Amino acid sequence: MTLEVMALWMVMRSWQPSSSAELNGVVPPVRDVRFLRGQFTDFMLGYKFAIDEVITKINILREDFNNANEYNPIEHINSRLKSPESVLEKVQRKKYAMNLASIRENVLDIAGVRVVCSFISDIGKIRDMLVGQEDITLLDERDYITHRKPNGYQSLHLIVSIPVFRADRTDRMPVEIQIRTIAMDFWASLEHKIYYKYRGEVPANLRSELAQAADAAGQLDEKMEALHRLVGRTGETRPSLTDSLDLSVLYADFLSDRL
Ligand code: 0O2
Repeated sequence: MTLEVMALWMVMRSWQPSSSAELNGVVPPVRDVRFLRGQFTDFMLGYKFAIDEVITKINILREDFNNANEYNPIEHINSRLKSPESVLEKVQRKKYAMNLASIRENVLDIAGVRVVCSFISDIGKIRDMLVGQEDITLLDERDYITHRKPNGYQSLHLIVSIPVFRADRTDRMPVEIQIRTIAMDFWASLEHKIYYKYRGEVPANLRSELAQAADAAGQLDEKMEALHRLVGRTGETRPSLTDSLDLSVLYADFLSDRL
Protein backbone atom coordinates (compact mmCIF):
# COMPACT_ATOMS: atom_id res chain seq x y z
CA MET A 1 0.00 0.00 0.00
CA THR A 2 1.37 3.39 -0.97
CA LEU A 3 1.85 6.16 1.57
CA GLU A 4 -0.64 8.25 -0.36
CA VAL A 5 -3.40 5.65 0.01
CA MET A 6 -2.58 5.23 3.69
CA ALA A 7 -2.77 9.00 4.15
CA LEU A 8 -6.14 9.18 2.38
CA TRP A 9 -7.41 6.41 4.58
CA MET A 10 -6.30 8.31 7.67
CA VAL A 11 -8.05 11.47 6.53
CA MET A 12 -11.29 9.73 5.75
CA ARG A 13 -11.29 7.90 9.08
CA SER A 14 -10.37 11.09 11.03
CA TRP A 15 -7.52 9.06 12.43
CA GLN A 16 -4.01 9.98 13.38
CA PRO A 17 -1.42 7.40 14.36
CA SER A 18 -0.11 7.97 17.86
CA SER A 19 3.20 6.40 16.87
CA SER A 20 4.98 5.10 13.79
CA ALA A 21 4.53 1.57 15.22
CA GLU A 22 0.76 2.07 15.12
CA LEU A 23 1.02 3.34 11.53
CA ASN A 24 3.09 0.31 10.51
CA GLY A 25 0.71 -2.10 12.21
CA VAL A 26 -2.52 -0.88 10.58
CA VAL A 27 -3.66 -2.12 7.18
CA PRO A 28 -7.04 -0.72 6.07
CA PRO A 29 -9.34 -3.15 4.20
CA VAL A 30 -9.04 -2.81 0.40
CA ARG A 31 -12.79 -2.13 -0.05
CA ASP A 32 -12.55 0.82 2.37
CA VAL A 33 -9.65 2.31 0.47
CA ARG A 34 -11.56 2.18 -2.82
CA PHE A 35 -14.54 3.88 -1.22
CA LEU A 36 -12.33 6.46 0.45
CA ARG A 37 -10.51 7.19 -2.79
CA GLY A 38 -13.85 7.84 -4.48
CA GLN A 39 -14.87 10.19 -1.68
CA PHE A 40 -11.58 12.06 -1.80
CA THR A 41 -11.72 12.38 -5.59
CA ASP A 42 -15.22 13.83 -5.32
CA PHE A 43 -13.98 16.23 -2.64
CA MET A 44 -11.03 17.42 -4.76
CA LEU A 45 -13.16 17.68 -7.92
CA GLY A 46 -15.12 20.54 -6.32
CA TYR A 47 -11.86 22.55 -6.06
CA LYS A 48 -10.98 21.76 -9.68
CA PHE A 49 -14.41 23.06 -10.76
CA ALA A 50 -13.89 26.19 -8.64
CA ILE A 51 -10.61 26.85 -10.49
CA ASP A 52 -12.46 26.41 -13.81
CA GLU A 53 -15.08 28.96 -12.70
CA VAL A 54 -12.51 31.58 -11.66
CA ILE A 55 -10.47 31.10 -14.83
CA THR A 56 -13.63 31.57 -16.90
CA LYS A 57 -14.32 34.82 -15.04
CA ILE A 58 -10.80 36.11 -15.68
CA ASN A 59 -10.87 35.04 -19.34
CA ILE A 60 -14.15 36.91 -19.76
CA LEU A 61 -12.54 40.08 -18.36
CA ARG A 62 -9.57 39.58 -20.65
CA GLU A 63 -11.68 39.09 -23.76
CA ASP A 64 -13.87 42.04 -22.80
CA PHE A 65 -10.83 44.32 -22.57
CA ASN A 66 -9.56 43.06 -25.93
CA ASN A 67 -12.94 43.45 -27.60
CA ALA A 68 -13.21 47.06 -26.46
CA ASN A 69 -9.67 47.68 -27.75
CA GLU A 70 -8.83 48.79 -24.26
CA TYR A 71 -5.45 48.25 -22.74
CA ASN A 72 -5.53 44.71 -21.28
CA PRO A 73 -4.13 44.55 -17.74
CA ILE A 74 -4.03 40.72 -17.68
CA GLU A 75 -0.70 39.37 -18.94
CA HIS A 76 -1.25 35.73 -18.11
CA ILE A 77 -3.12 33.36 -15.81
CA ASN A 78 -2.15 30.04 -14.32
CA SER A 79 -3.65 27.71 -11.79
CA ARG A 80 -2.84 24.76 -9.61
CA LEU A 81 -4.77 22.24 -7.59
CA LYS A 82 -2.88 21.34 -4.41
CA SER A 83 -1.81 17.72 -4.47
CA PRO A 84 -3.31 15.40 -1.82
CA GLU A 85 0.19 15.11 -0.30
CA SER A 86 0.60 18.85 0.16
CA VAL A 87 -2.96 19.20 1.49
CA LEU A 88 -2.14 16.57 4.12
CA GLU A 89 1.27 18.09 4.81
CA LYS A 90 -0.41 21.44 5.54
CA VAL A 91 -3.03 19.80 7.79
CA GLN A 92 -0.22 18.11 9.71
CA ARG A 93 1.96 21.26 9.88
CA LYS A 94 -0.90 23.49 11.05
CA LYS A 95 -2.15 20.78 13.44
CA TYR A 96 -5.68 20.77 12.01
CA ALA A 97 -7.91 17.75 12.57
CA MET A 98 -7.28 15.03 9.94
CA ASN A 99 -10.74 14.86 8.40
CA LEU A 100 -12.55 16.29 5.38
CA ALA A 101 -14.69 18.76 7.36
CA SER A 102 -11.57 20.22 8.91
CA ILE A 103 -9.76 20.42 5.55
CA ARG A 104 -12.80 22.12 4.01
CA GLU A 105 -12.89 24.67 6.81
CA ASN A 106 -9.18 25.32 7.28
CA VAL A 107 -7.27 24.68 4.07
CA LEU A 108 -8.47 27.48 1.84
CA ASP A 109 -5.75 27.35 -0.81
CA ILE A 110 -6.44 23.92 -2.33
CA ALA A 111 -7.65 25.74 -5.44
CA GLY A 112 -5.18 28.41 -6.55
CA VAL A 113 -5.29 30.86 -9.45
CA ARG A 114 -2.53 33.34 -10.25
CA VAL A 115 -3.11 36.46 -12.33
CA VAL A 116 -0.04 38.25 -13.64
CA CYS A 117 -0.40 41.91 -14.63
CA SER A 118 1.93 44.42 -16.27
CA PHE A 119 1.71 47.25 -13.76
CA ILE A 120 1.21 47.66 -10.02
CA SER A 121 -1.94 49.73 -10.57
CA ASP A 122 -3.49 46.82 -12.54
CA ILE A 123 -3.46 44.67 -9.42
CA GLY A 124 -6.07 46.78 -7.61
CA LYS A 125 -8.17 47.02 -10.79
CA ILE A 126 -8.32 43.26 -11.24
CA ARG A 127 -8.97 42.77 -7.53
CA ASP A 128 -11.93 45.19 -7.58
CA MET A 129 -13.39 43.67 -10.76
CA LEU A 130 -13.35 40.19 -9.26
CA VAL A 131 -14.41 41.06 -5.73
CA GLY A 132 -17.23 43.23 -7.14
CA GLN A 133 -18.87 40.27 -8.88
CA GLU A 134 -22.16 39.26 -7.26
CA ASP A 135 -21.37 35.59 -6.78
CA ILE A 136 -17.90 36.17 -5.34
CA THR A 137 -17.44 36.60 -1.60
CA LEU A 138 -14.14 37.89 -0.26
CA LEU A 139 -13.15 35.78 2.75
CA ASP A 140 -9.64 37.04 3.38
CA GLU A 141 -7.08 39.38 1.86
CA ARG A 142 -3.33 39.55 2.41
CA ASP A 143 -1.48 42.45 0.88
CA TYR A 144 2.14 41.37 0.59
CA ILE A 145 2.74 44.35 -1.71
CA THR A 146 2.19 47.06 0.88
CA HIS A 147 3.63 44.69 3.50
CA ARG A 148 6.38 42.86 1.64
CA LYS A 149 7.51 39.59 3.27
CA PRO A 150 10.95 39.79 4.96
CA ASN A 151 12.49 37.65 2.17
CA GLY A 152 11.21 40.12 -0.46
CA TYR A 153 8.05 38.26 -1.59
CA GLN A 154 5.35 40.54 -3.03
CA SER A 155 1.85 39.62 -4.19
CA LEU A 156 -1.78 40.32 -3.36
CA HIS A 157 -3.55 37.24 -2.01
CA LEU A 158 -7.32 36.97 -1.96
CA ILE A 159 -9.29 34.08 -0.57
CA VAL A 160 -12.69 34.17 -2.21
CA SER A 161 -15.59 31.79 -2.25
CA ILE A 162 -17.66 31.05 -5.35
CA PRO A 163 -20.63 28.78 -6.00
CA VAL A 164 -19.96 25.57 -7.90
CA PHE A 165 -23.04 23.93 -9.36
CA ARG A 166 -22.62 20.16 -9.09
CA ALA A 167 -25.01 17.53 -10.50
CA ASP A 168 -26.82 17.13 -7.18
CA ARG A 169 -25.93 20.22 -5.15
CA THR A 170 -24.38 23.65 -5.05
CA ASP A 171 -21.20 24.07 -3.02
CA ARG A 172 -19.48 27.34 -2.16
CA MET A 173 -15.81 26.69 -2.72
CA PRO A 174 -12.80 28.70 -1.57
CA VAL A 175 -10.16 29.74 -4.11
CA GLU A 176 -6.89 31.53 -3.44
CA ILE A 177 -6.27 34.20 -6.08
CA GLN A 178 -2.75 35.62 -6.22
CA ILE A 179 -2.39 38.84 -8.20
CA ARG A 180 1.07 40.22 -8.96
CA THR A 181 3.15 42.00 -11.59
CA ILE A 182 5.48 40.29 -14.06
CA ALA A 183 8.48 41.43 -12.01
CA MET A 184 6.99 40.10 -8.75
CA ASP A 185 6.16 36.83 -10.49
CA PHE A 186 9.65 36.49 -11.96
CA TRP A 187 11.18 37.00 -8.52
CA ALA A 188 8.75 34.60 -6.78
CA SER A 189 9.32 31.75 -9.25
CA LEU A 190 13.09 32.01 -8.92
CA GLU A 191 12.89 32.22 -5.13
CA HIS A 192 10.56 29.18 -5.11
CA LYS A 193 13.11 27.16 -7.12
CA ILE A 194 15.97 28.23 -4.83
CA TYR A 195 13.90 27.49 -1.70
CA TYR A 196 13.13 23.98 -2.92
CA LYS A 197 16.68 23.35 -4.09
CA TYR A 198 17.98 24.11 -0.58
CA ARG A 199 14.93 22.51 1.09
CA GLY A 200 14.15 25.73 2.93
CA GLU A 201 17.72 26.19 4.23
CA VAL A 202 18.77 28.93 1.80
CA PRO A 203 22.37 30.08 2.52
CA ALA A 204 22.70 33.62 3.90
CA ASN A 205 24.55 34.99 0.84
CA LEU A 206 21.78 33.77 -1.48
CA ARG A 207 19.12 35.20 0.82
CA SER A 208 20.81 38.55 0.68
CA GLU A 209 21.10 38.36 -3.14
CA LEU A 210 17.41 37.51 -3.31
CA ALA A 211 16.54 40.49 -1.11
CA GLN A 212 18.54 42.75 -3.44
CA ALA A 213 16.80 41.23 -6.47
CA ALA A 214 13.43 41.92 -4.78
CA ASP A 215 14.45 45.58 -4.33
CA ALA A 216 15.46 45.76 -7.99
CA ALA A 217 12.14 44.20 -9.03
CA GLY A 218 10.30 46.74 -6.84
CA GLN A 219 12.21 49.62 -8.44
CA LEU A 220 11.51 48.27 -11.93
CA ASP A 221 7.79 48.09 -11.11
CA GLU A 222 7.81 51.69 -9.89
CA LYS A 223 9.67 52.91 -13.00
CA MET A 224 7.35 51.03 -15.35
CA GLU A 225 4.32 52.39 -13.49
CA ALA A 226 5.65 55.94 -13.83
CA LEU A 227 6.26 55.46 -17.57
CA HIS A 228 2.83 53.91 -17.98
CA ARG A 229 1.28 56.99 -16.34
CA LEU A 230 3.37 59.29 -18.50
CA VAL A 231 2.24 57.65 -21.73
CA GLY A 232 -1.17 57.81 -20.09
CA ARG A 233 -4.56 56.66 -21.06
CA THR A 234 -6.77 59.27 -22.69
CA GLY A 235 -9.46 58.56 -20.16
CA GLU A 236 -11.85 57.45 -22.91
CA THR A 237 -14.58 55.24 -21.62
CA ARG A 238 -16.32 52.87 -23.96
CA PRO A 239 -19.87 53.97 -24.93
CA SER A 240 -22.56 52.01 -23.14
CA LEU A 241 -24.88 49.90 -25.30
CA THR A 242 -27.86 51.86 -26.64
CA ASP A 243 -30.79 49.45 -26.89
CA SER A 244 -32.92 51.67 -29.14
CA LEU A 245 -30.20 52.14 -31.80
CA ASP A 246 -31.56 51.40 -35.30
CA LEU A 247 -29.46 48.54 -36.73
CA SER A 248 -30.85 48.72 -40.32
CA VAL A 249 -27.69 50.41 -41.59
CA LEU A 250 -25.60 47.57 -40.14
CA TYR A 251 -27.92 44.99 -41.77
CA ALA A 252 -27.61 46.76 -45.12
CA ASP A 253 -23.85 46.68 -44.71
CA PHE A 254 -23.92 42.88 -44.10
CA LEU A 255 -26.05 42.44 -47.24
CA SER A 256 -23.69 44.54 -49.36
CA ASP A 257 -20.76 42.38 -48.13
CA ARG A 258 -22.56 39.25 -49.34
CA LEU A 259 -23.01 40.57 -52.88
P1 0O2 B 1 2.48 26.64 -4.10
O1 0O2 B 1 3.66 26.12 -4.84
O2 0O2 B 1 1.97 27.92 -4.66
O3 0O2 B 1 1.42 25.63 -3.93
P2 0O2 B 1 1.24 28.35 4.02
O4 0O2 B 1 0.36 27.76 2.94
O5 0O2 B 1 0.92 27.90 5.39
O6 0O2 B 1 2.70 28.24 3.68
P3 0O2 B 1 -0.39 30.63 4.32
O7 0O2 B 1 -0.22 31.48 5.53
O8 0O2 B 1 -1.58 29.73 4.27
O9 0O2 B 1 0.96 29.86 4.03
O10 0O2 B 1 -0.51 31.52 3.04
P4 0O2 B 1 0.40 32.62 2.42
O11 0O2 B 1 1.78 32.71 3.01
O12 0O2 B 1 -0.41 33.87 2.41
O13 0O2 B 1 0.53 32.11 0.93
C1 0O2 B 1 0.97 30.85 0.58
C2 0O2 B 1 1.22 30.84 -0.91
O14 0O2 B 1 1.76 32.10 -1.33
C3 0O2 B 1 2.30 29.83 -1.25
O15 0O2 B 1 1.64 28.66 -1.60
C4 0O2 B 1 3.02 30.47 -2.43
O16 0O2 B 1 2.32 30.26 -3.63
C5 0O2 B 1 2.93 31.94 -2.10
N1 0O2 B 1 4.04 32.40 -1.24
C6 0O2 B 1 3.92 32.86 0.01
N2 0O2 B 1 5.12 33.23 0.48
C7 0O2 B 1 6.01 33.02 -0.50
C8 0O2 B 1 7.42 33.23 -0.61
O17 0O2 B 1 8.09 33.68 0.31
N3 0O2 B 1 8.00 32.88 -1.79
C9 0O2 B 1 7.30 32.38 -2.84
N4 0O2 B 1 7.95 32.08 -3.95
N5 0O2 B 1 5.96 32.16 -2.76
C10 0O2 B 1 5.32 32.47 -1.61
P5 0O2 B 1 2.32 27.25 -1.36
O18 0O2 B 1 1.19 26.31 -1.15
O19 0O2 B 1 3.35 27.35 -0.28
O20 0O2 B 1 3.07 26.96 -2.68
